[in-house]
Formats: sequence, C-alpha cells, structure tokens
Amino acid sequence: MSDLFLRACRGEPVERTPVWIMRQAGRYLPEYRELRAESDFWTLCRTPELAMRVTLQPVERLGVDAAILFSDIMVGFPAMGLEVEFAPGPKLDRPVRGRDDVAALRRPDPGRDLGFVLEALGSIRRELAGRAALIGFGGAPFTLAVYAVEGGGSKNFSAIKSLLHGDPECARELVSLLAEAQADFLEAQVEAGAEAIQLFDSWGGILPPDLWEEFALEPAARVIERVRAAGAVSIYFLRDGAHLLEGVARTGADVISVDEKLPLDEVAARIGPGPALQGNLDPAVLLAPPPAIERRAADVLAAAPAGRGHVFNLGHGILPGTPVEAAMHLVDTVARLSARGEEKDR
Ligand code: 1CP
Repeated sequence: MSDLFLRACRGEPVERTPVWIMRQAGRYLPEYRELRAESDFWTLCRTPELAMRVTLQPVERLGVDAAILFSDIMVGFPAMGLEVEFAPGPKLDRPVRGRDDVAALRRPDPGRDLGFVLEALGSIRRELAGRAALIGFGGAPFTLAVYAVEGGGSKNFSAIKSLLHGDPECARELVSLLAEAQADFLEAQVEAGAEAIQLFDSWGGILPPDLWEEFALEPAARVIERVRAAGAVSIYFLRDGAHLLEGVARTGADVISVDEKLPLDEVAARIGPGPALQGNLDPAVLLAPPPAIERRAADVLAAAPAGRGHVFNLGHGILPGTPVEAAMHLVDTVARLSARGEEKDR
C-alpha cells in the first residue's frame, strides 16, 4: 500500500510494517526471465513499456508495498560520455582515469537524454494507482565514481583509491559532477511520478570515516537536498557502513537503509534520533526453509525500535537463486507478524 510505505518513511504511525525487497524485479522471477530471454538488459531499461512491465511484476506476484523502477544506477552514463555494457556485470569501454577524462564528461539533460525513464515512471505511477508506492533511484555520487574509475565491479578498488589519494582535486571534481547530474536526474524522476528516491551508496563503506565524509556523505547530502526540495521522500542505502553510522543522519535522508551486520536497535543507537530505518534481513535467509524465514523476520521486527519509522527490507539485493515462494512467504510473514499484537504506532 503506497500510503503505508510513505508514512513509515516519514516516521508517522502505521498499522503494520511496510515491506519491499531490494532488487525485487530481478532474475529470480520466472516472468522476468521470460522477458529477458527476448530482450537484452539495456533494451528492457530503455523501452518504457517493458520497464513498466518488469517493475510491476513483483507488485503483482509478492504484494509488496513499494515498486522500484526497473533500471540501473549506470543508466545515465552513456549520456555523460561513458559507454557501458552489461555482461551481466557492468563494463565501461573507457574508464575515467584522470583530469582530461573528467573534463570530457557531460552533464546530461534528463528530459532529452533520459526521457525513457521519465516516461516509464509516469506510466508505472498511473498503472499502480496507489496499490504500492513508486520508488525512483540513482547511484550515490561516490558509488558511481567507483564504477566510472574502476570501469566495472572491483575486488580491491585500487583505481578509485589511487585517484582519491593521488589526485584528490580530480576526485572532488568527479564526484561533484556526478552529484549535479544525479540531482538533476532524480529531481526529474520526482516530477515524472516517483514518490520516494533511493540513493544507492553500495560502495561508500569501503572508505574510512574522513574520506567517506568528504567524498561520499557531502555530495550525497547535496543530492538529497534537491530530492527533498522536489517533494519526495529520500532513502540513503549504505552497505558495510557499520563504522560510518554516526555520520549518516547528516545526509539529511528521511530513511537510512542498512545491511544485516548489526541489529536495528544498535543501528538506531549509533545513528541517533531522526531518520527512519530500512532493512535488514540477511538475503541468504530466503534460501532457508519457511520456519527459519519466520524466525529471522521476527528477529528483525523485534529489533526495530518502537517509536521510529521502519520499512522492512533485506540488507542488500535478493540473491539470484532465491525461490519465489520464499520471497512471497517473507512478505506475508512481515504483514502478519507486524500487524499482530500491539500497534507499532505507540
Ligand atoms: O528490482 C530491481 O532489480 C531493480 C533494478 C535494479 C537496481 C535497483 C538493477 C537492475 N540494478 C539496480 C541497482 C544497482 N546496480 C546497484 C545498487 C544496488 C546494489 O548494491 O546491488 C549497483 C551496485 C548496480 C551495478 C550493477 N548493475 C551490477 C553489480 C556490479 C558489481 O559491482 O558487482 C550489475 C550486475 C548490474 C547489471 C544489472 N542491473 C540490474 C540487473 C537486473 C542487472 C543484470 C543485467 C542483466 O540481466 O543482464
């Protein structure tokens, strides 16, 4: 239910805990695999009708309270001058390695360059008609910089780290440009129909606090400010960030989405008062039998502090081999357990 999700994000009273699943429109769904067998990933993203169908699949199948646009954090790269192929991991033909490369990057015009995303959002919002909230998303500036500089996924992050240490001025320019480009894009997503925006800082956690503050927190906060001004709820997702929790409230996000490394009551204590929490079931729990899913979901609900907004989710994306029945069972379990007994709305 759309309103339930948005109220939890704002820390308002709710009759049960809303739930959605990160990467819910992916490979584990047979109906997704069917569409994907006929079209490559970029075609799905760039064809509003197909992006809409994939986005709606988990809403129909699982009954989640929010739909997340089917797209990728790198969807804007080609318009910046960075060509990306997915095989299935991202691969850039010419990664950003120094000042000349940064100077050559363009700041896209969302209406002209990413109109297919905006069109998809408009159609999805109409099609949902309030059944679920619509989440748009983008990569946090630092996480996008990691992919731009590494040229794809990485194990040791040597290219981005050598840029941060060797030419911090150039790294600053890169994250600033990415922040402006993302802010433009996310603002346009809100105007097109997104009610919430999730900023994925999947790699922010590789940094120590001082570097994270300068190269991840500060630029993410600028993006979130623009999302807020555009009128949407904002969610900041940080992975492997247990050492950074004391600073995350300064992103200004309405919701902080965390992985499963710490229980939510401890996360809340470290963050301090303010933002609602999203998370944080270990995605691998969905590979276990139903009673284990129920037990672990109950643990997450019990650890969520009363008096604070909570959106149930996994700590990271759903794993590719997850049985659809396990995802369905989780959504039903969260609804059943969180609606039972005392209301969470004090
Ligand atoms: O529910 C959904 O699946 C929504 C669509 C979605 C989202 C929200 C996709 C589809 N990607 C993303 C976000 C995304 N993409 C993140 C942030 C979330 C996270 O941390 O997982 C990141 C880091 C990416 C980058 C990316 N794109 C990867 C991971 C690379 C690495 O470093 O390991 C991959 C494999 C992609 C391609 C991609 N994106 C999405 C899909 C379904 C795919 C696979 C492509 C295919 O089917 O060929």
